[in-house]
Amino acid sequence: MKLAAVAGAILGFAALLISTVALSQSGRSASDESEGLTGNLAGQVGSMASMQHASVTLGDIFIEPGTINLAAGQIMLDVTNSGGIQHDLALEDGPKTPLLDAGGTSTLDLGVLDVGTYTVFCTVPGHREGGMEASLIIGEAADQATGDGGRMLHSDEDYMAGVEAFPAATEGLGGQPMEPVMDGDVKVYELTAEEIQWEVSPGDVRTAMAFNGQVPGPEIRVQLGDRVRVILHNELPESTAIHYHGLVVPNDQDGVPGFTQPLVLPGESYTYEFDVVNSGSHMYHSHMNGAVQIPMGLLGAFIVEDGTEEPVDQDITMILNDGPLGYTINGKGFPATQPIVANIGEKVRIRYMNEGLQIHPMHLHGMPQLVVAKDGYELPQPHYEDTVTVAPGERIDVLVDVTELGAWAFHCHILSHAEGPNGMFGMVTAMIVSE
Ligand SMILES: [Cu+2]
Repeated sequence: MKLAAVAGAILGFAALLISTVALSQSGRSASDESEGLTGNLAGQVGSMASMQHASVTLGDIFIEPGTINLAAGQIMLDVTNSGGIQHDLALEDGPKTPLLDAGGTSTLDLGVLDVGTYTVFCTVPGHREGGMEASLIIGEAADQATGDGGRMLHSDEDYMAGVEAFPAATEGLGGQPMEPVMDGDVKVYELTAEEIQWEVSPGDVRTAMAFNGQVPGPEIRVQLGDRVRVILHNELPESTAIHYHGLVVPNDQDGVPGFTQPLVLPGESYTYEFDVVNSGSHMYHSHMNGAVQIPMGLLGAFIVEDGTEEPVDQDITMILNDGPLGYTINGKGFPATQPIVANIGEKVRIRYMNEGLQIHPMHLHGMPQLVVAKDGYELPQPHYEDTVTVAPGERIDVLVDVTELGAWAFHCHILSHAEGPNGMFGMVTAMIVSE
């Protein structure tokens, strides 16, 4: 079902997000920050260039937003390093911030820039090549008559175009169920790691690292007590390895080069084999250059069933990620995310898995989420939440009783992971409920 068919139901959501995000996403004019005498002076000097602010977040290894839009004027970038290592931000052939430690902030004054497109990037060796580059687009000055000064105006047209396109078709689908090849009683999975071009959202094709050409990698689903063999083929230009996150395996199968196994060099293969001794929602992912390889896509769900699961009508894996592919749900950003399409009376299990470097509080409108398991372990006392915060590495299982008709927005509630001046992007999807 196209969301446009139930657009009426989502208009309330749109209005809410517009009003909330406009406050946090915009540039500010000098007059917002100055009062009294200073403000009067600024008003008298009509030709003075207005100050245009934008917030820029540096991470490991990305810059958000990837495109910074500001009106012409004196350009000030409020830079925060949210990553775990040092970064800076420089204008090409221009000034740069000091090297910022984790959590560090700086304001980069770029002076008065003419209308045009510029490039900003991190000067730490290798970081620009790893994706720490963003466009700075300076447009015509905003209409001062609006009283907004230089604030970026939200584009209603772009916003509605995104909503109408949802769910948009893109090349490639991640997390597809993988059937094992049986070798006697052993379930054998072959995973090839390689660089691919991945269409995150319509027309937004980025360099990814993938298992078997998918982001996330194929979904492995086995039964408690199974014996599993995973054969990794490394077709990447760098070494890698696979760690079984949450699974209790013998130490020498844990997938950490130097700790438990040799490096798996480019062109090499490596075989893991173990008995599956604990159930629940788990993951497999790279454990080499992890802050790059996992955000770029070397990950997948590893689900172990034990026969005691609550029966559900739909069992949905929702893998969250952030980094060089942007903010994604199952490897796609809105409007290319997949909606959950359900009927009244159904029970839906959602298995959240966070493979990113940031937390993501996932908010489903309309219906509460019963939190039943954390990291594959059943909670002794399930409880309801409407916003389920999933930290890096965590898996959280929830059950939703589908009781309410309509198109219900479903998004990360760190709103800069979900909406910008050009509408919704990234971690936004919907639960679309019919009779
Ligand atoms: Cu988020």
